[in-house]
Amino acid sequence: MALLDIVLFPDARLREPCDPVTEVTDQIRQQLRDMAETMYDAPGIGLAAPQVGLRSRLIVVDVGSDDEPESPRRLYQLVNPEITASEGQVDSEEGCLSIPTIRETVQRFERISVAALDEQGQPITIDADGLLAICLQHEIDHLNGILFIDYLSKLKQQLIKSKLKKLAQR
Ligand code: K1U
Ligand code: ZN
Repeated sequence: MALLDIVLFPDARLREPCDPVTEVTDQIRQQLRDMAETMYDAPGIGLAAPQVGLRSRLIVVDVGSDDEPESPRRLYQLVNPEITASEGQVDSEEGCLSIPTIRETVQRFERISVAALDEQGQPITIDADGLLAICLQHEIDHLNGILFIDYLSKLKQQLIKSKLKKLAQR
């Protein structure tokens, strides 16, 4: 297992659309395990391949919470995830491991269905709502080079860029 370096905004690798995986090999399974380890270490509730410099359509998600012992931890390691259905709209306050210190509210679908392959290469369908639905949308966006701040006004995006620039100069 290995901890991977997290790519930070405005790195151009976060803007590259990722390539579909043609076969779920041992190498892909290792990449998924390393991504999960990196997500738990951060800590985060999701992570997408471009955030660790990989160009394949891979995400990991675990929205289980230590604060809520009732909530079971479930790690999803997904290959080629796609939203196949969506319903409703919700406001979602989000952060991103690639854009530290920034939290903003964006609009997301309330409920989604996602089709993907699991780490064994088996087809899986996830019907999600709540935080799982939001996190899946955030991670699938990463695979298409989309960041949550893209949904904000141009003015807000400018303010975020200058805040991050100042932080980087410190
Ligand atoms: O993809 C990422 O950058 C990970 C990101 C996912 C996400 C967060 C919030 C809404 C949608 C998607 C994070 O995990 S940021 C860290 C975070 O939210 C968190 C960390 C520890 C405990 C609980 C939440
Ligand atoms: Zn993110």
